[in-house]
Amino acid sequence: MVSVAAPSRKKQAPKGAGEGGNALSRATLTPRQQQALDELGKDRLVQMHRRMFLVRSFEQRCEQMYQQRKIGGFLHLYMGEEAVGVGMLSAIEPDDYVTTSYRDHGIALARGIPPALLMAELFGRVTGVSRGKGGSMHFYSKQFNLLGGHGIVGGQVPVGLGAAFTAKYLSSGNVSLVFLGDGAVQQGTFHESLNIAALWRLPAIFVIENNQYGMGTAIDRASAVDDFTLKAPGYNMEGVCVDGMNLLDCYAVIKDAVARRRDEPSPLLIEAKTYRYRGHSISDPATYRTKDEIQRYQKVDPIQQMKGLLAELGWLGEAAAKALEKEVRDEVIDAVNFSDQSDEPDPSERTMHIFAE
Ligand SMILES: Cc1ncc(C[n+]2csc(CCOP(=O)(O)OP(=O)(O)O)c2C)c(N)n1
Ligand SMILES: [Mg+2]
Repeated sequence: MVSVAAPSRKKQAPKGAGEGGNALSRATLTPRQQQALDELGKDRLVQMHRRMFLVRSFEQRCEQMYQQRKIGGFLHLYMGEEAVGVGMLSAIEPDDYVTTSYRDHGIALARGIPPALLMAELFGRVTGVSRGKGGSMHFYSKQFNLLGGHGIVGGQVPVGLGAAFTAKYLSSGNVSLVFLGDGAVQQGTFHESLNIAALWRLPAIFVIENNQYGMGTAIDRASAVDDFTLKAPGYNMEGVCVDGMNLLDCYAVIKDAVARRRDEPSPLLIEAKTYRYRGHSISDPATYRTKDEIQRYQKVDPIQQMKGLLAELGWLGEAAAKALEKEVRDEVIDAVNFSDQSDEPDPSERTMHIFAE
């Protein structure tokens, strides 16, 4: 008889993953972080920092625009999770595929989609990235290989799997990055997709953005395990956990993984431990968690950590950081003005763009 022991319920988060983690500093960089730093260099790293700040500023402005009723419907904010999207998407190529959930603002911006096209989408304007018909949850761009923006929890996972199949079928060397929440791990689509990805050795990289909650439910009330990498061996797949508050770690984990998979495709499961600062959506005051908990994560805020490291390295001084922040805020204001001046889609478009030709 062979038996497999159940893992203990409480698993330690990796050092630095939010709770009690170390802030980035030159003296304590791990060899992997140092390697990422050397590889990226000053200009790229400042650009990545800028992009994280763009996500934050864009969403702060979204909150304001929602209050002014310029944005309606659902609005799920990504604030706090910026290092995951920006770190990981900085390590892939424009022709690789990206799929995500309704919490898609940060992923779309990290992919390089101009903020004006995204704000216009939120405003329901025809100039938006989905012609004003998708809204916050359904950003989609063929040009940027962003296959949504999906409102059904776990619905994006088989779509990303299909993209990985395409890459393998065409021998294109591309990979498919599939982002999903901790809540989506419990969905059947996740398990079916992991099985097929492993069985057919597809270049799918599944990234669980574990922000600790699915709507108002904490993961320990919804999941039998705390460590989602445990799901990987059940599908004969490699699994790795990464500090999702740390830009360098998020970049490094994808960079290594993708390089190995371009010639020899195989799937990978990544769990990024992260945190969302706001409630599930704009209408959720998030009273199910304490101020203390939020403050613990804010101490390892991804943007503040990177700002501190860049200052320490002499790569972004105080004045340059201020100028960068102003430039980004202005870019977001331009996006609002562009959206304000754009038209709504013509009613005749109602039934268009539903099926691909
Ligand atoms: C199939 C399905 N069931 C339920 C819902 C309602 N719902 C929307 S978001 C959500 C929580 C998902 O949490 P998670 O996957 O952790 O993503 P997060 O919002 O934290 O990014 C639920 C249950 C849905 N949209 N689709
Ligand atoms: Mg979640």
